[in-house]
Amino acid sequence: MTNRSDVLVVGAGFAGMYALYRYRNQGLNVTVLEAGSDVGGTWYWNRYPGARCDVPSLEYSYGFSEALEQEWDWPEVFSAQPDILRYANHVADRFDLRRDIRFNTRVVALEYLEADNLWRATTEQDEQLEAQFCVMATGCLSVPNKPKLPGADSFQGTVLYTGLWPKEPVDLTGCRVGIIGTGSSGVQAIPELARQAGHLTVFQRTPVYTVPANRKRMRADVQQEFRDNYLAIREMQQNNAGGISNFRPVRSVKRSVAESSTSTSATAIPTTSLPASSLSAPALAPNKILNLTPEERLALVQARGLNMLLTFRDVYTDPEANEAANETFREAISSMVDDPTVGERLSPTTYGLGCKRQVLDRDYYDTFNRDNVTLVDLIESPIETITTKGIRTSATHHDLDVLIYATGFDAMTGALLKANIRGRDGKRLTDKWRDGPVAYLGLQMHGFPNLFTITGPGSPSVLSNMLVAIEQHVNWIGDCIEYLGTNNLQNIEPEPAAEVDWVAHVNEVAKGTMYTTPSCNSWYLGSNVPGKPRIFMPYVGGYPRYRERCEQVVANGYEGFRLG
Ligand code: N01
Repeated sequence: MTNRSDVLVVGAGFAGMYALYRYRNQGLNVTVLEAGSDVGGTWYWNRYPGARCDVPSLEYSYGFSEALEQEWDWPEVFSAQPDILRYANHVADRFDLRRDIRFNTRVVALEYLEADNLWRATTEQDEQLEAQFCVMATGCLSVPNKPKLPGADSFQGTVLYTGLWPKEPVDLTGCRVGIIGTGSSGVQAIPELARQAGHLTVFQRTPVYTVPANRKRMRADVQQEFRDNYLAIREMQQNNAGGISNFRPVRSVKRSVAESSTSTSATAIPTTSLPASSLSAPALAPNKILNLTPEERLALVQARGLNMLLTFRDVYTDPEANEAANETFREAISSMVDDPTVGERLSPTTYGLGCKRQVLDRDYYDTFNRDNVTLVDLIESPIETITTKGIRTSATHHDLDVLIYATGFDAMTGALLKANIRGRDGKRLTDKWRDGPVAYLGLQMHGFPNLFTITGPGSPSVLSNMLVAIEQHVNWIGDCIEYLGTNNLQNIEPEPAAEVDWVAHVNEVAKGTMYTTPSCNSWYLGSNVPGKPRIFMPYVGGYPRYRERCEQVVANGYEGFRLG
């Protein structure tokens, strides 16, 4: 039997949950299909020890409900995964979302039935569901990248992925644990794993630039001040490149100025109570690195922490300044790691700051001073094979009980391509995107009428506060569906020229940034997955510019779209 709704939403993470709430409230019949057994998306799957958000929670939270803003307590400034998942569950309960979500339901195919103007989803259980509109809320980082290493299937110990961490607690006490990968996930997990495991071996291919994360508990007065000012804060988010307000609570600024006036450090600079996240604007930084001597640079960084974004304003715009910052960073690492060889191996040399997303850590470099931690440099001694008992590199065999892959994601396009989507005339999305994603505003693709992507490629998405980007897309799509209904229109899809022009614009604004320097390889470019086209996927032109463009498109009668 086929089930029929007005809107099918695929995914019950933050995007799918808000889509359900929003579309249900505009009178539509909505069904959400979710592969997991509960809500939360990325925060449901990434339960690895140390998982934490790099955007302050008072900003990384829904803005659609004032009551929700006023009632929810965040225990820390940057929340840990369990607290964010608790929030997602609270939202699901509070707005009675679960009754329209089918859990443990993975979509294996999506097909456009042109004669009926319907999308049909087929699930793993071979059930079929249909709707006029289909909204892909499948996330940007939801398909783990599983490297094809020789012998991988032969390992007889426990295999874990940071992006698919089990729900049940994993006891690593006394275990010989190996972890492959030192991106954001690996860097967050490594210090925690080192505390739990008997011995931890870190298999590193590319060293990372990582800066200490904020560890503060949430202060009640700061949270209250946010609550008192949320209306203005949400407005500020709408006008910030990264979708972050950078709101500075008056009470806490007063306190930090008082604290800094008693500081003995010559370079002490007043800090905000909510330090900038990895998405904050470089314009906040007071200094130009090239105006300082190498000694002054290092002293400043050692006093202020490694966050070059907050310390120097020229690092991400001037290649010479960037190299000076990279050098300063390497010197700072060598001063934190006891063994000079390990310090050298941990120091990035093949790419610059700003190429990848800024990584935030807790005790990362210090972890390599522990007796129970070994760093293996895979450039010096590559993996030859996984064996039944561990990993053989060109140098030696490492015996392991547990092998953890922190090897990232098939980002931005992975989940969409995996859904086996076929549009008009049976055209496959995998064929359309063979040379990289082509979409208009990261919202829709020509040939796939009434199919929408939330935070799709070509939108600010991962370069902005995801919650802000999600709400903007969900609202835009909701308004669009309403417009179609009011005007007795049945479908919408982009004109081919509009999506080609938009992709050209996305590439144009990314040109010349640190993200796209030839030495840079990152998941933003797809270059972390063998065979994936090297294309810069998110929109780097800033959230407000993008939002205004979306608004303008609507004001001009859905310019660039074909409405039928
Ligand atoms: O993934 P990554 P991630 N052999 O792709 C290595 C978000 N996030 O999951 O660089 C050996 O960054 C790979 O090495 P290399 C955040 O947006 C946020 O860590 O390709 N190694 C790299 O070291 C982040 O940017 C938070 O040489 C292999 C690592 O695996 C994004 O998710 C926390 C390999 C992958 O790093 C992705 O982060 C966690 C192989 N065959 C994640 N294949 C926060 O909010 C890959 N690697 C803080």
